[in-house]
Amino acid sequence: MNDRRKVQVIGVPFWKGCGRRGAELGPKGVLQAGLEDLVAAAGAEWAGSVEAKPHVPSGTRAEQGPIRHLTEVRRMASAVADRVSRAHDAGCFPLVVGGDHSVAIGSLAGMTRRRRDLGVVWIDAHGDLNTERTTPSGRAHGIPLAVALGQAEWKLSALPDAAPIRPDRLVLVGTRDLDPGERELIRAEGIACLTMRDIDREGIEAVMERALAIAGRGSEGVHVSLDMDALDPIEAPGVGTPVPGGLSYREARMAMETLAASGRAVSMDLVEVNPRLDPSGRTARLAAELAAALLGRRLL
Ligand code: 5AB
Ligand code: MN
Ligand code: MN
Ligand code: MN
Repeated sequence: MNDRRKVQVIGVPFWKGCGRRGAELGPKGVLQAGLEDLVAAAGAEWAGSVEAKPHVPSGTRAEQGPIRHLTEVRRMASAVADRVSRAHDAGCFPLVVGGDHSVAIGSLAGMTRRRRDLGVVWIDAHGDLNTERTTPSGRAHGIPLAVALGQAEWKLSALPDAAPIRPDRLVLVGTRDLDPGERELIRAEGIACLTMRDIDREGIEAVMERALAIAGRGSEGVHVSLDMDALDPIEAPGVGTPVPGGLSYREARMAMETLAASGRAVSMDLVEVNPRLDPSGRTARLAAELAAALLGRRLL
């Protein structure tokens, strides 16, 4: 990971982008599952854990509009972006632990401030490419990539110094649930989409090599966004929007190891863990293991 071996964890206890309480317990769940020890065991240095919380003045009313809680999502994204760019400036690898996937708007804003040509590998059952016009749910966790690409009304460039990500440096992995507007955007922008079907046919290692060739070529490093609903809900049940037919833990682990071996990853999101939906704590544990696998170079 470009020798950024010091890991700065940025916990974002935020659920308002998915509308289902419990996602705000993700950072605590993943830390309690042993993230620090797993990261150390993988051979990376722990630079500490901070929280990014939106500053919402009391009396703020829920606003009207296509995206629910938009004011709070924007404030959260701004706080995350600042934490991420500061961690980057300190020579650290920012590991953003959500919270729902709207936190990635903050990560991408914070990273593109410093690396204009960031590649992005988005590992998710979903496309997260809806706009204010196409969203079927009004939930912000379904729009982060449209915001980052400059395709939504809310643009990443509205955050200070942030730059849009390029569609030819973005790759979706593990996709199996797209809305009509998302399909349209994928087609129009020529976005690479490596679906579960591709993984079934080619195997996860070959698919990850393809993903790296797209996101890594000529880029200033790769941001890895891991939505835990990419995994099969049988193995990772603690997510708000489960979709059957996902990655096995082994495949997800192999994906992380392939990214780690490439040395191209510079930042990561670990999102959508909802400990309330998984009293066993398995999902948080698997999430911690997967983050450590991305950060490490040791295979066993
Ligand atoms: B997640 C849906 N496409 O926009 C929408 O979990 C689901 O961050 C979004 O991938 C799922 O509401 C967002 C139907
Ligand atoms: Mn998802
Ligand atoms: Mn997602
Ligand atoms: Mn979800």
